Amino acid sequence: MNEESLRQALAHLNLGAIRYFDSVGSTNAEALDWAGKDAPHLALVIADEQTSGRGRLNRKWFTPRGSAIAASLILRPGASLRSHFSRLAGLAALAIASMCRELGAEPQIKWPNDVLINGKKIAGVLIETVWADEDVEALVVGMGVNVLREALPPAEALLFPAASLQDGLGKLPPAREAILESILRHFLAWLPRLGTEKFLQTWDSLLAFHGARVEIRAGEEAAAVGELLGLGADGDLQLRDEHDRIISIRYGDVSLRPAA
Ligand code: BT5
Repeated sequence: MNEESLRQALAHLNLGAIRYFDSVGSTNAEALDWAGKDAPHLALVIADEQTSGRGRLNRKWFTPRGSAIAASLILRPGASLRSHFSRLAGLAALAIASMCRELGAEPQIKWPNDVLINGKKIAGVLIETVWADEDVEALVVGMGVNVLREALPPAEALLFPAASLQDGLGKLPPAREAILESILRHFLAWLPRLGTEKFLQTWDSLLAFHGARVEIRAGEEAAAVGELLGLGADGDLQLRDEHDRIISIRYGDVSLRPAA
């Protein structure tokens, strides 16, 4: 991947602008900074390597050179997006999952923000916000995808089993430019349909652990345990607890795992 080939592959998508780095701390940090200045809607920051890539809750995200996608898309939300902020991580996960399907894999989405193939995490999403007083000025949609095996962090750095697209496909994936093009194409196709029932249904149909007993954690704390029923009206996750009560988990810094 280099800047020229990337620009060529993405040219037809009409993004707002593109900033490419061979190496950067975090594409989300760059994008937040740019979004606080003059970045247009659909501006993209992308890097071959991140030296301090981040996950949620100050966790680290590993992006070694030459093996992964680290990209951050800046959105300047209009009225329709404003009513559906809580669906945005789902949109990014769905776009990544759609790319995987296009390549012949069978991805699942581990609510709220991970993409799995064969039960292992191949991608994560981090949404961050630029505030102007109490108003959302811009959103940064950060997406990290493990393309080749070399992208994987050491097992001891993992909270959940990880894999790469190469593992999931059982062969070398296409060039990263083509993979990113596919993700962004799906993202942009769904973006105007974020408020539709069809979007929720498609996202729901890809959810991992449907019908299984799962545990929701907020940080280190177990927040809820129950059978995973699916998505609620605004992308919240619905569980049925042991007393047959429906629990609704709102999108946020929570994580999900199969319950013992
Ligand atoms: C995420 O956080 O999954 C969000 C990851 C978002 C990364 C993108 S890359 C472009 C943009 N720029 C950034 O700086 N970030 C975004 P979370 O659910 O908190 O998961 C973080 C956990 O995943 C870590 O604590 C590790 O256990 C694990 N992890 C780290 N690197 C990984 C990798 N490459 N593949 C799979 N798991 C990883």
